[in-house]
Amino acid sequence: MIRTVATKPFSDQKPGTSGLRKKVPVFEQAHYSENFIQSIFDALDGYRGKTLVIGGDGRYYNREVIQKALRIAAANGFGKVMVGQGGILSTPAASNIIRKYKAFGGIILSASHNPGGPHEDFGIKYNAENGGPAPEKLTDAIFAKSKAIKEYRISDAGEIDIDTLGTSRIEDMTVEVIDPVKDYAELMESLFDFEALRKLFKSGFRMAFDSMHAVTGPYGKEILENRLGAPEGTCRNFKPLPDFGGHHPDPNLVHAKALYDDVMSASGPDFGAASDGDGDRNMIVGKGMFVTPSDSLALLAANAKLAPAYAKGIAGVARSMPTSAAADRVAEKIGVDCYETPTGWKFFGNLLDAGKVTLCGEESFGTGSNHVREKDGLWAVLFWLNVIAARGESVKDIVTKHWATYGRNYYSRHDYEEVESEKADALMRDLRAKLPSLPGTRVRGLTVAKADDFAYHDPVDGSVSEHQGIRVMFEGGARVVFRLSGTGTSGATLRVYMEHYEPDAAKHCIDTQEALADLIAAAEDIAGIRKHTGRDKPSVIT
Ligand code: VG1
Ligand code: CO
Repeated sequence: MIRTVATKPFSDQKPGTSGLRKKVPVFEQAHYSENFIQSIFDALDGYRGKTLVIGGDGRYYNREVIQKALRIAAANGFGKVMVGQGGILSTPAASNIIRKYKAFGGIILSASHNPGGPHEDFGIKYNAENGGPAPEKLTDAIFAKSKAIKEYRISDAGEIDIDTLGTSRIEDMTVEVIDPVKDYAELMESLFDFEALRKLFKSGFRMAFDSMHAVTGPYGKEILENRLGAPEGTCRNFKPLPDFGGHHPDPNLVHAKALYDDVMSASGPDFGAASDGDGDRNMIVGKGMFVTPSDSLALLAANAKLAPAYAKGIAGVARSMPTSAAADRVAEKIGVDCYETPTGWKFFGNLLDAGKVTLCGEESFGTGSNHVREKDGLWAVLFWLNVIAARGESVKDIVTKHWATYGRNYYSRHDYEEVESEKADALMRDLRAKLPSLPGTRVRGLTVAKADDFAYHDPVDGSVSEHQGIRVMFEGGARVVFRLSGTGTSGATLRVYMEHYEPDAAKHCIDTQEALADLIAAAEDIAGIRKHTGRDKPSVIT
């Protein structure tokens, strides 16, 4: 039976960079999750009888919210829900299912790289029929509905079995439990040269793939070990756990340090890769060479033709504004357009749908292409393997040669986490007020050429997104970017991004933090980070 439940709005259901993310106890409040899911449906039109995809990264509270979402979807008139077995779907796999089966949209449950557990993070995100995160217009509409909601509709059906493949019913809606891995593995097989990858592993090439006890475990096992013949043991931490083993499922030099150290050791594997909570991020490490995500995008663009899916060339490249301009140089050389978008994958959707770009990337360990409408961790790893197999060279050689051809964009991000919100807001406010007076001033031997608050004009639908980060550009091409994170769940996180271009190959072996020392000091001088936040160093450096 369908019940209509009276409820009151919560004022804090504004989706951030990637959906609504809060601590688990916030989602556990009576009606909280139900309100948000009903608000999503209230902001949509024309879904009656259509298909919805539901899946998540397996974190704590995933199963509970899936049960609620199924019952609310049935009560709102969806014809069918496709749900990943055990409630599991990686973010890129969910995007693929939406596209492949022409679903109306999907609900992805994840807080990505944030920790999981009873007192950690949870998240709910809506993806549209193109398989991509809801654009700002839709997230604004969802937020507006959440502030006015008076009731939600829910079926009183009992617990639904989401662990057995096959179909069942709730009210008039079909529930189909699907294999979360199969369609995704087939998609990867259609993009890359699996035969060459099998040969690579057969030849003794050693790799470690760290799933960080998050969602890519089963995907990595099936693709790398079962289909590509990589030896057992290639996949590490492959069992998804609701609390990710107590760690941050964030593939970077801080949280995936053990993998990094292993690849760098003499007896360690030739190649290392890791993915995040929901499987859309990737970290790439070769022996003696960590590949920054910004460089990775540029390198994949430069080598795209080596992968069967991109053999005819790419239409264009897009990167988020804080991502380094390494990809811009490749785009220029191969004669394709390069777009600069605000942070967050939702801004790439229009460019991909319009066929303006093929590859996209963010400095935050995110890379993807037009094969889905999300960034895709394992896809990036397979792309790298394809490039390595085709070139027959090590990661280190491939990267060094790339820098010699295009120059090197030294790049780093400094995060100041859990700063008091008022303090972080004051820092940004002061910085904004200072913008007009910055050009022409000298800081640490650098002259400010331009300073602005980044606004994006979407070339496809004409929409404008303002206040997407403060950019300070120096003469000679170096820059510093300041913005506040839109994915955190406690206090504010200040992100400071530094970039400096070095064309001279003789200067490419300098340590990154050393190469950026003047810019790091300039960022402090300009923004007064210490004075505002009371912090004398960042909490995470990537
Ligand atoms: C961060 C990253 C951004 C990424 C977003 C979602 O956002 O900087 O590049 O798209 O996380 O990634 P923010 O607003 O905290 O800087 V994920 O893997 O959480 O879906
Ligand atoms: Co993620």
